[in-house]
Amino acid sequence: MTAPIMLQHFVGGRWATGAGEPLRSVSPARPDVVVAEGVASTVSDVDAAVTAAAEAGRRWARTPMHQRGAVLTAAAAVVEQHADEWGLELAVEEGKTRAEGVGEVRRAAQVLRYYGAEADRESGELYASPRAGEQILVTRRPVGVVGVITPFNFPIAIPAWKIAPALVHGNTVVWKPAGTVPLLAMRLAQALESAGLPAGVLNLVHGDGEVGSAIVEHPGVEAISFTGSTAVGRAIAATAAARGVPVQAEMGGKNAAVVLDDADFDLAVEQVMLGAFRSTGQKCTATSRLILTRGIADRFLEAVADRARTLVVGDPADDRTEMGPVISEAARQRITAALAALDGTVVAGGAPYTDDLRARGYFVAPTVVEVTGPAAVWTDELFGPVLAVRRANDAEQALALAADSEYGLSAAVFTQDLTRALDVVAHLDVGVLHINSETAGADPHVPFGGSRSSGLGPREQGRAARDFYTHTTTVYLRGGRAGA
Ligand code: UN1
Repeated sequence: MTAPIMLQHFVGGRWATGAGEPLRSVSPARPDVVVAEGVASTVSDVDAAVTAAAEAGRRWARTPMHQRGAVLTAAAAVVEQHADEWGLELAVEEGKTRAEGVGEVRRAAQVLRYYGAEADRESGELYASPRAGEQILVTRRPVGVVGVITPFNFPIAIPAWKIAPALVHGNTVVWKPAGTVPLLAMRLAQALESAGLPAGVLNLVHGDGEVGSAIVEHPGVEAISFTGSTAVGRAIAATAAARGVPVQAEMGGKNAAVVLDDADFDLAVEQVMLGAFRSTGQKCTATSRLILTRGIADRFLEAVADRARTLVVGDPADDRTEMGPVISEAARQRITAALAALDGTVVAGGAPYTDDLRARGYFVAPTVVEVTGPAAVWTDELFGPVLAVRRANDAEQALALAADSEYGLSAAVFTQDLTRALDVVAHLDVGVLHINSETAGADPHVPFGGSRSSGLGPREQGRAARDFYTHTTTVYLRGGRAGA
């Protein structure tokens, strides 16, 4: 990529420049490289987008679901075709490695394909009636205009998994991606446009909090799907509740991996490393806490620290790189400040880089910290490559430590003991649980989301997405002749 891409929003089927504040995305590995540049949308652009979405919704809701799905399937093919090119752009704009970027673009295609086939699945329910000659049907209608607000860390996969179910269920969308990743947002909108999505069905606006608030507060927006921080998610939920519209908010995590004495050592090391440092730890599902039982702790901590020290950190476009930068200077400063105030023992990383590329880019070293008691690094989501470790005397104590968090998104437990694993399944309050695999990852056909400070409203993906993006009508259906 050489010259910056011109940033445009997409409203009512037309690409145009906004009239708001200047907006540009830079490469976090090389902040002097401008990726996309232009002008943010304004509150009146949001208004135009909502109007366009409401108008387009009248026809879109009446379009057969199979036809709506066919557009998503066609868009999946476009996304797939561009996987290498857009994957590299993603790596440059967001900072995850090129392999992860390409993987994410393919995942967006997979999500679009999954919802492309939604019309082939059952779309309502049929119940018996206690009355003669009657059946009870539960049918589904679109909610209407949906506001979608997405984070930087999965610039195309998360938008796909919010937008695809919204569209296939007959809704129209006004979407604001994070201001740091507008290029990949444009790519997804272009794919849907070239797949034949009618004008106004998807509207893309750019900007930061003000544009997001304009969507959330707009009286024409009838549901909101958000992924981001717990603080912003709760503020959005409060506004939406006051307006009486449903919210789906996927928020923070402080996810634990528990490695018990009987775990497969190599498998657990590999998975903990992936969970903690892939995407530079910038996933709500990342492993940010590690709990080790006594018999395995010394050896395991040493192995993880060794791997962290030797991880190849650098330019995400370079195929040898295993971990790229964090998203912004503000993120780097926030994480570095937390590390400076640290109340634990640093066993790997922790110090700023001094070489040219990594001092100028937004790099943070993969860091492993051991703590023995209450500590901010144990409780607060840092959203970066920092793993806080605690030791436990036995499995019981280890699992109690795993539960010791205000968050409830994901967890991983490494053990060979099926009885123990089943006990965890029954009692650990998390939305996503991995037995013998890393804490991150999500498939499009199964529910995704967390409890307590991690999530509000219905889960995402699969059948759960249908519940959020539709209203039901319970139909008492009887023949029209007396006694029939
Ligand atoms: C994953 O674990 O692959 O923002 C997906 C996030 C989550 C998605 C995680 N909503 O990181």
